[in-house]
Amino acid sequence: MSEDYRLVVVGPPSVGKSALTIQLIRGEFLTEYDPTIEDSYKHPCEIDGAPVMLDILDTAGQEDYSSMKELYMKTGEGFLLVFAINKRSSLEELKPFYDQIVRVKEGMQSVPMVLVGNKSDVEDSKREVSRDEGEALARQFGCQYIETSAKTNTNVKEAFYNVVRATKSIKDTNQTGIDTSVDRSKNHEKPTVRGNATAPASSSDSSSSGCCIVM
Ligand SMILES: Nc1nc2c(ncn2[C@@H]2O[C@H](COP(=O)(O)OP(=O)(O)OP(=O)(O)O)[C@@H](O)[C@H]2O)c(=O)[nH]1
Ligand SMILES: [Mg+2]
Repeated sequence: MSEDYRLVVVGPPSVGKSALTIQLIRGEFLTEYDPTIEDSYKHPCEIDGAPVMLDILDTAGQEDYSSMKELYMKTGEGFLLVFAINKRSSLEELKPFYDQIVRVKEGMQSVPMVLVGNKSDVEDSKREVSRDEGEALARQFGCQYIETSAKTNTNVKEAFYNVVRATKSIKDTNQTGIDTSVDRSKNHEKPTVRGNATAPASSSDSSSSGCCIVM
């Protein structure tokens, strides 16, 4: 029997949340921009040899729909926090999403998440956020950083699968009571625990595991 994971894709408008989701599910690139209200998808797949069912919620970046945020943050198990590497403001706009997830999940032991820098296909001259800056923010968040392109299908699976790995790692820890973390960062106000370190990484993936914050 497959295990279910409720993943939520969050971030500012137009960073590629829907394009990443559709690329994972249908293997197609969405060229048109059609702002999302909220879409959910079921995606059966196999991760590290185990059958899993991904229940993916593609959320609205537009502020008009921000009232839905609280609910999906409560029900979500793992989060992809997406910005676009060619738009610096999207990195700034992502921080309130992180803050709200932490607030909503207060009292829960851990929240698996991955920071995703999308649109990595854009030419270097158009890049506004360096990989180092992405990694620095991920350290602040206590999670993994991964650069993706929904256009060229680079690291798309890895981004989703690493959130699942992080979620699984936390579930296993909660069940066994054994903390399987491989790293505790000194850079965070809150202790952090990283997810399953056995996750395979693609060539441009700077880290091999998802991770989460522990509160
Ligand atoms: N070059 C490039 N363009 C992308 C990529 N991902 C998405 N886009 C384009 O960026 C635009 C916005 O993509 P969406 O996936 O609709 O953005 P979104 O984050 O879902 O936006 P909201 O639903 O409003 O929150 C579209 O025109 C996409 O074709 C990518 O990896 N590379
Ligand atoms: Mg969308």
